[in-house]
Amino acid sequence: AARDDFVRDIPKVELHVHIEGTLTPELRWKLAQRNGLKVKFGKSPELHSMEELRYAMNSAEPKTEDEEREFFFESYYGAFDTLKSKQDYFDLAMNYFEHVATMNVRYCEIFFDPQGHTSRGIAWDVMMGGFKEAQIKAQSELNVRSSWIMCLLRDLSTEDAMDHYKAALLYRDMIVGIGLDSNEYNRPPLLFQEVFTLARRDGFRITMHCDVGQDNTHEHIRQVASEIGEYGADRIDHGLNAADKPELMDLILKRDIGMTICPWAYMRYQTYAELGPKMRLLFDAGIRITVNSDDPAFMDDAWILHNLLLTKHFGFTDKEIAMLARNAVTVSWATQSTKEKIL
Ligand code: ES4
Ligand code: ZN
Repeated sequence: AARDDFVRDIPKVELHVHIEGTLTPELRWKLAQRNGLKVKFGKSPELHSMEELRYAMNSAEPKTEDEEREFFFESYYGAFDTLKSKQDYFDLAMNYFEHVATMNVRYCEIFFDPQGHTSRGIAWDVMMGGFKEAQIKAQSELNVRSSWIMCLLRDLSTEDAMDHYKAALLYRDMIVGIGLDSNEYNRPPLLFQEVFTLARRDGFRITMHCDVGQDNTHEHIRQVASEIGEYGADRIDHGLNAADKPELMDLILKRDIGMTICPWAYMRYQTYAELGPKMRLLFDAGIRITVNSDDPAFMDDAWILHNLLLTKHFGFTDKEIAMLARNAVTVSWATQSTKEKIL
C-alpha cells in the first residue's frame, strides 16, 4: 500500500480528458430524471435503472476493432442528449473536478465538443456558463485549476469546424487551445489546416488526436508533428504509434512536442504486452509523454490515477511515474504563475 500511496499523492495535471467522457451512469441517470428523458445506451432498448445503465456501459462483449469503435462513438455521442441546462453542464464539470480532487489533480486542460451540443440546439452560453461556474468553484473550494480545449469533430465538415471556431472567440478567456477528435477514419489532420493555422495566429495552442489502431496512423502523426499550423502542433493526443518509426520519434523529440497517452483506452485495440514497450520506447528517448484518462466513465471507470498505476505494471518505477507527472506540468499550457501554484 505504501507504494500505491506514493502514486496517489503525487500532485497531478491532466491534459487529455473529454468532459463528456466523464459522464458517469449515476450522473447521467440523475440528469435524465431531472429532464424527463428516457435513457438508452448505444442501440440498447430503453433502460429502466441506473444499475442497468451501469451494466450496459461496462459489459464487454467481444467485438472486432471496427465494431468496438462504432459502439464507442454511438454510445458516447448518444449520452450527450441528457445535457440540457446550464445546471447540467455545471454538474458535469463539477462531478469531474470532485472526482479528480480526491486523486490530487491540481490542474487540468479539459476537452469539450461544442458541435455535439450546438447541433442539439444548446446555446453556447448554457454550455460555457455551466463550465465556467464549475471551474470557478473548483478552483476556490477544491484547489483544482483548469482551462478548456475546444475540440472540433473531424468527421463533420471543415465549414462547420470554422463556424464553431469563430463562435468560440466570444469565450476565448476560458479556452487555451483547439483540438481535433471524433472518428479519424479517412479524416487526416491536414483537411483542417486552415482553421488550425488561424487558431495558431490568433494565439491558441493546438493539438490533435492521432488515435491508436487507425489506418494511416504514421502519416497522421507526421502531419500533426510537422505541418499543422504551418510547422506542427504544440502537442499530440495519443500518437503512441510514433514508437514504430524512428523518424517520427526524432521529429517529436526535436520539436519537443508533448504527448498525451491514455493507456487504459488502448487496451480496447492493443494487447497489454504491446503497450508497455511502446510507452517505454518513447519515454526512454526523452519524449515528454504524459498519462491521462480520456473518457473514464466509458472506459471501465479508469481515471488518471488508475492510468498512472497501470504504468507501474508496465515496469515504470515510482521515480519514473513522478517524471511522467512532471512532464504534464512542463507540456501543459498553464501560465508560469499557475505552474507555480499547482506544485
Ligand atoms: C474519443 Cl476514444 C475517442 N476517440 C476519438 N475522439 C474522442 N472523443 C472522445 N473520446
Ligand atoms: Zn481523446
